[in-house]
Amino acid sequence: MKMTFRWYGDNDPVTLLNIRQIPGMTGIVSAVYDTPPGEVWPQASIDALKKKAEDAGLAFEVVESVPVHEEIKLGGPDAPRLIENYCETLSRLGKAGVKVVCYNFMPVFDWLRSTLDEQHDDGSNGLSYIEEQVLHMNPLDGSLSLPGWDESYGAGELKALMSRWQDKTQEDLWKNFEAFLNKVVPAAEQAGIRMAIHPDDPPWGIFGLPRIITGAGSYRRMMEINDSPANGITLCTGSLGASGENDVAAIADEFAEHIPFVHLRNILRTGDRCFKETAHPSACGSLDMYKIVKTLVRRGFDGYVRPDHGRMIWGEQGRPGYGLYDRALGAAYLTGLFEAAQKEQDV
Ligand code: DNO
Repeated sequence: MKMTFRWYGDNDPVTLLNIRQIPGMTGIVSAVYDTPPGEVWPQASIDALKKKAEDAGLAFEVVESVPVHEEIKLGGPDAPRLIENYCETLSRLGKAGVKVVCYNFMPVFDWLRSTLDEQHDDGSNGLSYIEEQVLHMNPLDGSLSLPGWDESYGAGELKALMSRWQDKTQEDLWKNFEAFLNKVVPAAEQAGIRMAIHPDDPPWGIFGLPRIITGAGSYRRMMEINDSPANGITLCTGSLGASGENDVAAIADEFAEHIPFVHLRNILRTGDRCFKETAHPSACGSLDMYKIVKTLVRRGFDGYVRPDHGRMIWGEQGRPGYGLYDRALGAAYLTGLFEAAQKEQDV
């Protein structure tokens, strides 16, 4: 297992030195943020990012994310050209030594929460999701803001985009996903990269948009399209675990050969389609983190792991979900779980 930490670049209040000082940390997970989705990432930007990480004593082997342009998800006329661009970016990342590329195939929006700073009894705050509140949210009124998103749209742009999705079904999205995988998986193989799709977060439809990467059934279908190890998944425990229907340890077991990257975080399910993000330890939420880690270790997992969203603690201000302190505590806890699971197995 290689422990990593997400870093949002020079504008991130968390510095590379902060990351380096977390025990057990080996690398960053990052991206080129100043190239618009759909365009090929300049080799110079990729190389500069790698150099910055390495100068700080950290590896740069995981990209999160190379965003998939909406035209690709919509299967629009420009999709083939944009997929070619995507493949070219993969080839350049491969040249720079990147091993894993995380991406998602969620229409229009990335992850969604109803509250970014729900107050907890202990004075910390964190992200939460209440379906009832989401049903009353209007994605077009400009109030949606999720600072972890890699891209955002202007109000007019968003309205036009949403209307193009109106008649699209899950099957349409699968068809376009298949066309994407057919080109991208061979390109990734050539570049020495394993693709790792992030599950839809939350793993159910929002705002009437189709969502297809929601659990074991989605992964089975995806592997039927192409079962190359380069066609992989990001096992995001918090996203999958938001639905009580997903047994995350069982998913880790079934798809072990297709898991190059894991986001390990806990959530507390507070009702049907309602959850709050908690500290990482099992005792704090609904997920048995040790069981998940033990399953990964038993299946010989040697990929990349990162702590995921943390709460805001100790008065920290920053990008919701992506502060330093709680994620660092999470990393230390997870490193301990892996050590225990590995030693238990070696006995
Ligand atoms: C949220 C993240 C996601 C993830 C993308 C991958 O905090 O896990 O935004 O990076 O869905 O493309």
